Amino acid sequence: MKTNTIFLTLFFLLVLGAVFLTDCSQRTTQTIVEGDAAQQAYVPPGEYDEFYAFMSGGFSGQVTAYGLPSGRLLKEIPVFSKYPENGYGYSEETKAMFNTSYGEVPWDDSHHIELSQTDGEFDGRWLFVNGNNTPRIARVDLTTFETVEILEIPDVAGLHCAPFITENSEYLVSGTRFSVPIPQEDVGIDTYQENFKGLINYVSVDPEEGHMELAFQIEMPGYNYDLARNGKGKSHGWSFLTTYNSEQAHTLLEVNASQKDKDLLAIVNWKKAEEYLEQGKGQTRETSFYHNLMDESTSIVNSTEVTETTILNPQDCPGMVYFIPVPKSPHGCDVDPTGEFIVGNGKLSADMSIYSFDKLMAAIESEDFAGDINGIPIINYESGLHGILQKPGLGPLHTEFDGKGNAYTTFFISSEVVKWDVESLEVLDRQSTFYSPGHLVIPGGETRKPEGKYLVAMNKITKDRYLPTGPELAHSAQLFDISGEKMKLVLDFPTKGEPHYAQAISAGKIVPNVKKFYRIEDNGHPRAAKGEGQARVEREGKEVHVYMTAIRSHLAPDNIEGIKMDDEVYFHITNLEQDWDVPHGFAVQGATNAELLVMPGQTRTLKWKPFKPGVFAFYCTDFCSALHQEMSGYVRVSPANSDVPLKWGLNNENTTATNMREQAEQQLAQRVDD
Ligand SMILES: [Cu+2]
Repeated sequence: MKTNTIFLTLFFLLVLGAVFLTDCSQRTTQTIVEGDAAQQAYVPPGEYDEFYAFMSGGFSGQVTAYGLPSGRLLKEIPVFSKYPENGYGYSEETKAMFNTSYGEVPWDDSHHIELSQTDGEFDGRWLFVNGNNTPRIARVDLTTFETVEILEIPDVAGLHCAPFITENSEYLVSGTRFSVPIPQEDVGIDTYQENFKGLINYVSVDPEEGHMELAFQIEMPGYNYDLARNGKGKSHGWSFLTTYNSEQAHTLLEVNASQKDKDLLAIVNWKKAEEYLEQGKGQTRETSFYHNLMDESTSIVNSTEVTETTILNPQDCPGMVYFIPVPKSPHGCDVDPTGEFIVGNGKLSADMSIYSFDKLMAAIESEDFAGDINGIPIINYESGLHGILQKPGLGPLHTEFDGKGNAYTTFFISSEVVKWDVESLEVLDRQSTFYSPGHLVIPGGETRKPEGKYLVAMNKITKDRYLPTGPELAHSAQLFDISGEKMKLVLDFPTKGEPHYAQAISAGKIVPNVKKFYRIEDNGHPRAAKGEGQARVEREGKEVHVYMTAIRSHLAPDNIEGIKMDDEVYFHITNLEQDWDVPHGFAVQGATNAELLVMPGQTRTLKWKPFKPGVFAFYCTDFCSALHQEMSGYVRVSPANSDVPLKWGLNNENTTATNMREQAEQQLAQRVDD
């Protein structure tokens, strides 16, 4: 109880310190922003931004794309949450993206963005992001900005520590935030120490297609695995993961997991793990998890259940995993561009420990160990240390690098970003943030080639930055110019959800590869209508399939009769446009799922259940042309026992034939003449 009181007092003092710093130093925008700041963030109308910043949405489950330095919101990319704006997760093609071993999970908490890398640099091909609550990793294709794959990670809880990428995108590394019984079983929570275990997971990425696969998992002591980074350059082949709760507490963690002065940094030699796998040291365990992958030719998501995983145990695999002490309750763990320095931050420590890869290797070589935990050697703390950054601020969280030998760390409690020299461990500059920053991002800041021009702090608390919007305020990102010796605040902009982490990349690495439309001849969707001549309605028992086309400014067919109560109607809409930025929408009265947004050349399907006899309207929801309002039609629903025949048409021609395209062309020609 006495220790508890001491720790609660410590927390109180830390919070008091934060309040003191915030209130008494009278930091305002006026005192910080200099005269030409606005110009630096200004991107004139019609001009492009220099960088894309991809921000995770935290509890929104999504990813947003922003332009830097303007802070313009470019697109919300739906990933782990269904999105009625474009039918993601509602259309028949994309529903399977939400399959998990827990059933359909239409929401998640997305945390860390990782862009694919080649030779330690962003290559602009894919974006990976984790789902925290239902452990999953998603892949977004950066030619289309669409989520094309989601892989579940089995037997872990709270996949916060994910999906950290290696320098040639060989693996996405993750760790369980919460240890749990493996396999799951009904045991007392107070048996934590004997029954709960951790897992570190390696997901391989296919170098051509980007497809993910769970390669292996490493069984670890039951701690909380929080964040990770992989080595680069000379430390390529190694992963570094912070762990907290080495006390193995299971209740009131804020006190009970803050007992020890130091926790542990896990250090994994994954090349060694590969060798052990080849030697057959992996054990197969039965499990269940889902792999959902969009087929590029059909644009349909296929979902597969995987029932096996391979586990490596450090006891059977000497030299694969090590620990080294890390300051109290660590959060961030970051590797500098050279691969030599590893920053381990203890969020409850006044100092930061910087490790040297060379010294870690020397300590391993000479077995300079202070004992072991479950057969995992603990490297002597001093032996692996490059040095200690003394009292840089309160509550150090995350560090990024500018490629010029400088590191930038966010301090949650003292609300600031601190710039320091990685080699000499000297504090060079500090700037206030508004307020309580979590992650920060520098374009390429975790790669071998950072572009140290801007830094964005992602703040957890917004307070008085924007016009009030009721009890909830938009979260805040703050852009600093870091091209000079001193950091300079140049812009505030609101963000969506909780902008948990972001990565930023030169626009030039993405723009040339952006897809403008899907080629209609490549559309392999089995229900596509690749021209109006193929538009038709077919009955398959109780299912009615409408093969509908959309082109400015009509849907074909636009009159459908012969649908009966008890039928299930599938509207398969193919957008015939072959032009950039001409999606068509589709909504039908009484639809209880969502509308569709169909990209040029793509096919998307809306399932519709007739709800009463009558005539109901459908229309295009995306303002596509001057005659967009006219882009509509009717579907007639008759009683289940009626004998109204199935028929469909366009321009008052009831059709079962192929003259629709002709009619449409005549119509169009007439319009042009008028
Ligand atoms: Cu339209």
